[in-house]
Amino acid sequence: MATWAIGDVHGCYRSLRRLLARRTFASSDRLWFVGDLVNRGPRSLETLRYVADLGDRATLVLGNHDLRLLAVAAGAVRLRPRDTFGPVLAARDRDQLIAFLRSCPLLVREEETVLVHAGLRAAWTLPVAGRRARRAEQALRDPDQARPYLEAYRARAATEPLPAGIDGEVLDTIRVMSLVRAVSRRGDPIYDYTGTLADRPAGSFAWFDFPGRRSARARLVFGHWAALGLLVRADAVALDTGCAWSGTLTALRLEDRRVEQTENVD
Ligand SMILES: [Mn+2]
Repeated sequence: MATWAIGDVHGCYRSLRRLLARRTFASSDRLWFVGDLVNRGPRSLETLRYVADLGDRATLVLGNHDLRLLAVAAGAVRLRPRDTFGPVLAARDRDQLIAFLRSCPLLVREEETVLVHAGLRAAWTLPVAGRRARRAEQALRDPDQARPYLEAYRARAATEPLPAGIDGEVLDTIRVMSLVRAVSRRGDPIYDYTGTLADRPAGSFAWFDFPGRRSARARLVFGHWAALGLLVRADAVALDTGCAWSGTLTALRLEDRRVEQTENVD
């Protein structure tokens, strides 16, 4: 039994099925999804149903677009024209799919491998990141408790004052784990930066390159940064290869770093 980490699917259901149909994938292999299963691409409903039906075979950490779906489903924010997950909200099994998503973690750790959608603050050791994730997951699992976080967590609101009834540490955990790419000289996320590694603001770092990062001895597996593309290092594995933007969908076998990719066929 092997474990494959799979990059951001973004509703590209046909691409996902085409990738997984390859002979390299055994039916007993575990599938670790880096998050952002939904939105942007055309088949969020099929993708979400498929992964939910995989049961124990699949592990999914929540990405910012999965959180956005939870936020819209909770009535915390409104559906925007660019959101393509409308069919999930209208589906007969909507409640089960939303409950499945709500039950997903923000971070998974197995020995020295960590799965997270975007990244970690440099100051967080693995035990600290794990404790923070568990607290944030608890808040997200309870619909009433989750609502203010789902309203407030958006990247664009990161400089606004903290709304009432919100634990700043939980909000910070949700934001960093689902949104970080570049960080400032001081290590603070620059949430609106979506460009390439080379073009990042002067003096900033990729979160995984911040000097003295305390999780650097582990292998961090993540997605979220399509402009970064595929990156395979001992301490950082980036898997978002922009499937929903006519790029490719990437899977990497954790045991031997074998890479499988497919073109977007959605
Ligand atoms: Mn993302």
